[in-house]
Amino acid sequence: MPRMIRLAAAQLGAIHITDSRSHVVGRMITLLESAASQAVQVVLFPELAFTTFFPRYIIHNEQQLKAWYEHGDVTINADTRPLFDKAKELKIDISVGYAEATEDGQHFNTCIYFSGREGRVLSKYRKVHIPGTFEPDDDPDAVNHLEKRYFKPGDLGFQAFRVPGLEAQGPPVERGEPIFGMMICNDRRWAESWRVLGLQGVEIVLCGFNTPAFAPHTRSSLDKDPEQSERMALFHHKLVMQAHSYTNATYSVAAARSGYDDGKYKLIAGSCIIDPEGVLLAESKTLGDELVVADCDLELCRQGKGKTFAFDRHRRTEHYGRIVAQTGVVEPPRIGPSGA
Ligand code: CDV
Repeated sequence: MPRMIRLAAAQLGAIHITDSRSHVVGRMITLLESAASQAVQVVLFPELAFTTFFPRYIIHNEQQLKAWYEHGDVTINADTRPLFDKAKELKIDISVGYAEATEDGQHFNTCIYFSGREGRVLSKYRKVHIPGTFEPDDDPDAVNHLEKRYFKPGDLGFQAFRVPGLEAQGPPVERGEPIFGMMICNDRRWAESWRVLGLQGVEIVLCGFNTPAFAPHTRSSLDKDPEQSERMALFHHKLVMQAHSYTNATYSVAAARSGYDDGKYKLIAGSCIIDPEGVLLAESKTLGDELVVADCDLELCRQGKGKTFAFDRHRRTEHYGRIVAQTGVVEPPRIGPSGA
């Protein structure tokens, strides 16, 4: 019996340093309205969706830095509230990323799942794998990625959660409500993020991202040519989304911030929806604002979860100790000469 759900990735094109939150929220509402007109049930917006990707800048002034974060409840703040009000009006669920400043002064790269049908946040996730550096590169021409300066590693873990009500638009669900999980950008490159969600039976992974098209100082000094660098960035993005969807038998949705931020810093597009066999169902065609939609039958997750990746039958945890015992590499000793 199919369990159908219509999902969308809402890609957001360039956002400039001078663009107000209200302006960006207006663009997000346009995408949300388009999603509602296509009967989409859940829309994923990107990582740090409300502003330009500010961690590329070194910001010393405390007041200026403070202005990049959302303080208090993002669903009711004056600038961002219209997005959540629109989701409620349209009865559509959204997941959106933002820079969170907590009451006690901590900073996280966060996303929430907001149910428009219920008018409340069902789950919050704080990015665990924080890439980049704390200090800017010595090279004055480097494109910096200073997330380690501006965000602490998330403290909420990878918590899967059920979303009530979504099955209402399909036939009765034998196994219950869909199981979602969230991760943010760099998390998608780590098998551990996916497996922790996979071990909770996740059926839909949501992942907003900001991936520079050309960042030889942060990502790979192999790619000196901007076009080759962008090709490889897209290749690696799809490689990890497809491979980890397959090995955890889950759908996944990835939503990009893309285009030339601030007129010059190119971010890749590649917003996409992948099925549990690792097949790319739909992907963005532009660098701008764009909705990527796919109908997903959650029953398809059963194939992998029950056979090749039936974790309870095939995993051998007695051999996985290093994964949690160690962060860096410990190489094996050299084998001495034979006969020694
Ligand atoms: N926002 C990110 O987490 N970006 C990283 C870059 C720095 C490699 C990514 O994994 O796409």
